[in-house]
Amino acid sequence: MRNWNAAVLIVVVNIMAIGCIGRSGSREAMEAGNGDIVRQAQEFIDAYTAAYVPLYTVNEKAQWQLNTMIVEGDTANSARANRASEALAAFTGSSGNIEKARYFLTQRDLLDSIQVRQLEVILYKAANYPATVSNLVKERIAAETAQTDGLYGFDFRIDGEPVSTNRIDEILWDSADLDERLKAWSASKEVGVGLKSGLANLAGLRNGTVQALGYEDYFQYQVSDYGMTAEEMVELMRRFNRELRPLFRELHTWTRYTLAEKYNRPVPELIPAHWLPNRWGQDWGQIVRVEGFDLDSSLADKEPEWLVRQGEAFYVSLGFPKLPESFWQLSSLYPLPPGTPYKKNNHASAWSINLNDDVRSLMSVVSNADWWETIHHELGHVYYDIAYSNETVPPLLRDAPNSSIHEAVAALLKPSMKDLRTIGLAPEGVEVDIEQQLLKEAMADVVFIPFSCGVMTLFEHDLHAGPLPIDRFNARWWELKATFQGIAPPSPRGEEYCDAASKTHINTNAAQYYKYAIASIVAYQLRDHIAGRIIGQEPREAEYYGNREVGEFVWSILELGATVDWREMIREKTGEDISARAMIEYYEPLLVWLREQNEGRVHTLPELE
Ligand code: X8Z
Ligand code: ZN
Repeated sequence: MRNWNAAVLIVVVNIMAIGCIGRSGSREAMEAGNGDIVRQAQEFIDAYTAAYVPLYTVNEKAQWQLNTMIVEGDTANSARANRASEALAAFTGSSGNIEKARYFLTQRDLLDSIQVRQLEVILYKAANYPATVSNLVKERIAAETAQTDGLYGFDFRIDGEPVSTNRIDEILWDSADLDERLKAWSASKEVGVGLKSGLANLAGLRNGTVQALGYEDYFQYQVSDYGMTAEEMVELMRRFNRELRPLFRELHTWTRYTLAEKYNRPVPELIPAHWLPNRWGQDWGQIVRVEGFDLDSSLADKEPEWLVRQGEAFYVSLGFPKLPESFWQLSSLYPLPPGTPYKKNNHASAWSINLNDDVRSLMSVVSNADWWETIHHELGHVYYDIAYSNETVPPLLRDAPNSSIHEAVAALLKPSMKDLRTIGLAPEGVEVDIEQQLLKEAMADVVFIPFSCGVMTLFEHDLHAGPLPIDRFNARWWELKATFQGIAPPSPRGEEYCDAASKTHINTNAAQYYKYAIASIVAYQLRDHIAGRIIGQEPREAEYYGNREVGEFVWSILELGATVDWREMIREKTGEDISARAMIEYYEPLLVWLREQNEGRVHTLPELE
């Protein structure tokens, strides 16, 4: 309440917010004779915004510090992050804000849609950390900070020697020695052991805080941002899994036989996790080497900064602006030099620090194809942040319509095979085997579906909406891995482990991994539209580099921020509802090829109910 009153004073000088009062939507509502309620709602929104933006910014800066400088034994960063989160939560979750947002939403028919959206955002944020359960909120914030510290401060070791996650990944991509692979994979899972009890505690706290405002559990709370029930989301994920299962089955079979030959072992029914080139088996792309083209070796002699600059150049070639100088100064883009007395978060992310011009990325770029992909992903997020930070989008709507659309934009564009020739990263005149190229792409994107739609979504569903007892965490994780991905642990993994907790998102981005599945599906729809309707090429052979029309189309999505409904936006921009059609069609030639390759082989991927 105190915060809200203070905010009313600040609003008078808040130019950004005043700019929003004059929106045509509000004018329409005023002209329709709804002047008083429209004005009052706007005053509340402006006051809220004026208080919210600085609190949000202080918290982002504290979280940035927490994630980029993890000093063993130091509590100052954690304490600062906790204080900032508590201050933000005390404001967003305050009863005054909840009551007012609820009150104005009872009058929603009299307000304009931009006001309604902002009020919904206010109420949604309130439910995450409601002040009515302030002790629970405080406990949850401390537990979240501790989990971040535990995850990113962890000392990964192989044979007792410290090892970076970049190095673990390299072993899993390249090594043909199963003992070495097993050591690397096992090392990557050790982090889960110490995170297990914190994760169980956090799931309870997350549920407790959102239950205070009437949500059943944290999973339902997260899904509600999509205008869906938890059951509808689980059903959507089941549908995507079912639709892509025939293709994934062929990929699974092809992989079992190919890896068995590579490692000179009998063909397994389920693929041992340490055989795969990814810590979670979510991306198998590195198994496929495309003859005549190897992006890893084209990038190997470049400086990491060259890769990031080239990422920027790709987006600039589409007509996007250059990244602000502050991006280069304030981001944390590369691994810490050896001997640095602190650690940093090793998972890539993009940050909108002040909902305006302070945009940053946290990465640990080394010169390889995996980071090349991630750079384009993170810069997609960063450009989204830049595009919606314009005067027609009020600060509370400077976001995507929901998190899956942010991820869809991040996943949308990177230089295609033809573009790589244009920028000199693929040799001119060498014919690349299109089947191999398609196979490599499917091993990343199609293989990702059972992981995201199945394993991650259902584990997080059970963890929050379960109940999933702590002594079943690992058993459930591996049940899901077997059923959906057809993967088995190298040897039985007891409940002393918590392999799910080795995945960043389960700890720090909880109960929303389905966003990546939806993002991937939507990205195929958008690329299908771009290829067919804008550049007039086959989606599999599209050239994006330098195409301003493509840039304009994408920017027209980005600049809207969260002022639109996500489903309507997809329909309007692609001409169809959310659908796996484009992804399935893209891989049709590959399915034919795989069926030929797999003739006479036994399929062992479990059936889905
Ligand atoms: O976490 C990420 C991005 C940041 S939003 C690097 N991704 C998911 C993951 O790594 O599990 C991108 C695709 C899936
Ligand atoms: Zn992302």
